[in-house]
Amino acid sequence: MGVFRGAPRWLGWFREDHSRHGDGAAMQRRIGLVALSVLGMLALGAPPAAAADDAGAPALDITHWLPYGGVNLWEVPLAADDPAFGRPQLVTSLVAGGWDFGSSRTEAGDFGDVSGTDDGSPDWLLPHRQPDGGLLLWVVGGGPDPTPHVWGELRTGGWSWDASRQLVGDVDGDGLDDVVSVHSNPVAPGDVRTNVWVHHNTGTGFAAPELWAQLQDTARPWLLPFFQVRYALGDTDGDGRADLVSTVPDSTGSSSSWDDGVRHTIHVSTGSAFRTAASSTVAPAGQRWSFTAGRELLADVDGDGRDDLVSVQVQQGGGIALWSRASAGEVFADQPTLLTGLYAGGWDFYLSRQYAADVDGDGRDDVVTMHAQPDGGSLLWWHRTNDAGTASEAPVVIGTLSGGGWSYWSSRASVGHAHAV
Ligand SMILES: [Ca+2]
Ligand SMILES: [Ca+2]
Ligand SMILES: [Ca+2]
Ligand SMILES: [Ca+2]
Repeated sequence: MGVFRGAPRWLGWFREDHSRHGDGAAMQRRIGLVALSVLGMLALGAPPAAAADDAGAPALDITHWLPYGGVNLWEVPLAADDPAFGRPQLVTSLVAGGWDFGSSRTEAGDFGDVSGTDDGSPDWLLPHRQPDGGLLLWVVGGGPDPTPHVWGELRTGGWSWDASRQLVGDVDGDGLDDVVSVHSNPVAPGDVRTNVWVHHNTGTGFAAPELWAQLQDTARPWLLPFFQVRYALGDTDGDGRADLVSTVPDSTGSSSSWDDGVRHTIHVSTGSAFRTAASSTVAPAGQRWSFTAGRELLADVDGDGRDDLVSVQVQQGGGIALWSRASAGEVFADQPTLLTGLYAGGWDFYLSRQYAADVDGDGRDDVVTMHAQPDGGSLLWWHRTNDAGTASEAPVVIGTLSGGGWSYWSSRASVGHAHAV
């Protein structure tokens, strides 16, 4: 089965779609579904041991560039039992006031009752560059009122849009997602330090940032955050607090001085700091692991409540492979498990993005791929994790984002989760 399939048939950025927020019946249905989904999780008896912030019905939150300025926010329900499963719903258009695709980033999250009319659907964090080089943290609540609110002002005190990235997760375990800012701090040529700040969610905004970690690779202090170090948040030890995972190139076992293997390190949330774990996980270059020709996401593939490491790996003969390394709490397993090899049919690392979502609600995270199509749009593919939590089943198409202005290259996405309210 190939990734390129089907004629363009989907709605685009210019369509006014009121099926989600302008229609009372639709809203009712939506709320009912959230409750049903929660019941379904309980009935299956597979909720994680601790309250993980990625429980609930998943949705792919897409930010799409608008040709005349601004962005559209779309939500694609990823819960298989949702009647709108795989079909994009327009949440809001952000046009007036200087919204700009290239000057903003997007993460989905659960920030609480942002608007006062929260229906439990996922919220949005939109860090946006300011003319002075700083940034604002905008939040858009789920539900009928998508008015953006400023929850954090990072315009003074050395904050830089270019030198920082924002991640979303519940790092203090209070049930509300917080924001983590990773900030690059080059103090001298070859001496790049990284400050990790937490913006606690108070329920009505983000508190003044707290410094939770100062990170630097002692052997290679020149490594540049974001370009030579990747960061992700996930609950690797299952205590309900999101942990930070950093990934760097690593030359262990390589004959080349220019390393391109991979090393993953967990920085465990203590509730007030990120503590770097004693050992890391090395994926050796000699076994064809590559920092540049690979990427990773955190997903609880085996359903034990601890987020595992899923790696997407370029295949030399074409295609991609998905691998999993089970989390042992503060370190990932050295030995990876091959989830699936997608060697034929046009699968391409550079034309795709992968997301973690428990599509069927069985307690084991699945992988969803957004894959570019020749028409510029994309298909959404579901790689279901099997019942043993050891492999991905053959991928199936669950959504089509083509025609009508949809562009793979002018969009970005993040997975959020509905919560009962
Ligand atoms: Ca929190
Ligand atoms: Ca944790
Ligand atoms: Ca796990
Ligand atoms: Ca699943």
